[in-house]
Amino acid sequence: MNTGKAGIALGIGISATACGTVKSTSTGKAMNIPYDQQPLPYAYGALEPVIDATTMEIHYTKHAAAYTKNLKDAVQAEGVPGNTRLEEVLMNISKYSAKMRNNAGGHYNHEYFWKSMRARKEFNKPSGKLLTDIETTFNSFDNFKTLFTDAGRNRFGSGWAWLVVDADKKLKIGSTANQDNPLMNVSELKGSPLLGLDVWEHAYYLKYQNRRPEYIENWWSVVNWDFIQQQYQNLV
Ligand code: MN3
Repeated sequence: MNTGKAGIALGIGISATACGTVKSTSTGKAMNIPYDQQPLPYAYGALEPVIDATTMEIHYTKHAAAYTKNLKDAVQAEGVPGNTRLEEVLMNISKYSAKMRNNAGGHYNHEYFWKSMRARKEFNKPSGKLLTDIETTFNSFDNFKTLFTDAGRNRFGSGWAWLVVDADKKLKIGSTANQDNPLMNVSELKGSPLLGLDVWEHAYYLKYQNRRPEYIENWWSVVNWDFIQQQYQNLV
């Protein structure tokens, strides 16, 4: 359940804005993710051999689908007005239940994750302004990969590694626990998600077992840099 205060604020709708609901600001251009699970943009086996078809199918139809269903239940139970963007829910997540936090994050993170990947490409890297800015910020693309990989392998337990655009439009690397998302007001890492990597065991265990670093190393070849670059243009 929710705290009493948050429940009241939500119940009186418009006043919620007046008493401190965070509206779209620096993170307002974050990708608009619908509440419904969208079709996977490729076949379950499209990312083989990096991510096997069985892992992909279970991940999409079981894990991710459950986050979507539980998010919808929470939205209904906690009276979120129908026109509220998911990003706004995330930015105000401290006003909602743990169920909302876990499932709004879980749904958003996975919907974004599916779009962030495509069939394997050798020598896969971004180009243009994104590449230049990554090189300026992190010294080199290889060093960026090392730092991002470390964020993923050092995340204890379940969570996500992120490249975000922060409020100053700077690129930043970090990680979040569980299904937290950098748009959340409770997140230590804050910014608009640009690249996110699922490092929960369910994302890789069938093929890689305990070898999370190998999963991350192979994952670089399926990053959809065209999609990421498009998001970057929207954010800066
Ligand atoms: Mn997952």
